[in-house]
Amino acid sequence: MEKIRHIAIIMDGNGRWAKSQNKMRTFGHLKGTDNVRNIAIAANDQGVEVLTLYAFSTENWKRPKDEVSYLMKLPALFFNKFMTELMEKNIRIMMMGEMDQIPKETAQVLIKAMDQTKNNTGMILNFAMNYGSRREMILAINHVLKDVKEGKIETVDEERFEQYLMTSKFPPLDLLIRTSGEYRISNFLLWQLAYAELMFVDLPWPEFDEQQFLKCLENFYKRNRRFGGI
Ligand code: V0D
Repeated sequence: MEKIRHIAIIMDGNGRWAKSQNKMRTFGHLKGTDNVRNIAIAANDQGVEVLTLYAFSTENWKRPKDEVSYLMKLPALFFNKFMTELMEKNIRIMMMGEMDQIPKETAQVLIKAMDQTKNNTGMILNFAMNYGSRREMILAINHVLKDVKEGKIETVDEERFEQYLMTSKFPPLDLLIRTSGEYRISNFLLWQLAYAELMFVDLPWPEFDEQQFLKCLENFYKRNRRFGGI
């Protein structure tokens, strides 16, 4: 039985969850931030190597200005609330996406989080920030063209191409979970999903708890046993 190494999650449904209890969308984002802590700890306890979370997409800039600026405060909030615990759990924080477009104060928090945890050897908690998968591939292609022009390479195969993606340092993606009953990929990890298991859960992200997460892992191992052979 192959161990699950890399899980990605689209944390959907925070705004809808809040609205359903007559609260502001931002209240849902706040609850969602607490849940990032819960699921990260659960994944770390299960021996997951990388947990990649879709925190902010290249499309999220189209949301109302107030909501975007609230979202940009969440990393600092997360940092202040949970950093001590993440250090104790030996969890390392990393980012993927185009950081140069993130507001300066937020970017500083992200850099601080990565820097403080850079020697941690446990699970990598990888936040996709201003990330879009098509954009990632276009950047990769342009990087390939540059290396061709400079005579560093002549051709690319799949393995070589992967080295130009933002996930190049991580194990292959095993499982994608999307919460809140939407059955789309929404420009997340298009290349990396080629052989991943897909799970769509009907609960909004703030209600997706450790127990639900463990059910997904159980489901993953059940599916894989069917093909595992030997
Ligand atoms: C909102 C639900 C944690 C989905 C989760 C700026 C959307 C809560 C972080 C975070 C967000 C990021 C980096 C870091 C520490 C924490 C976060 C954003 C949104 C986008 F180093 N939650 N979270 N970042 N949400």
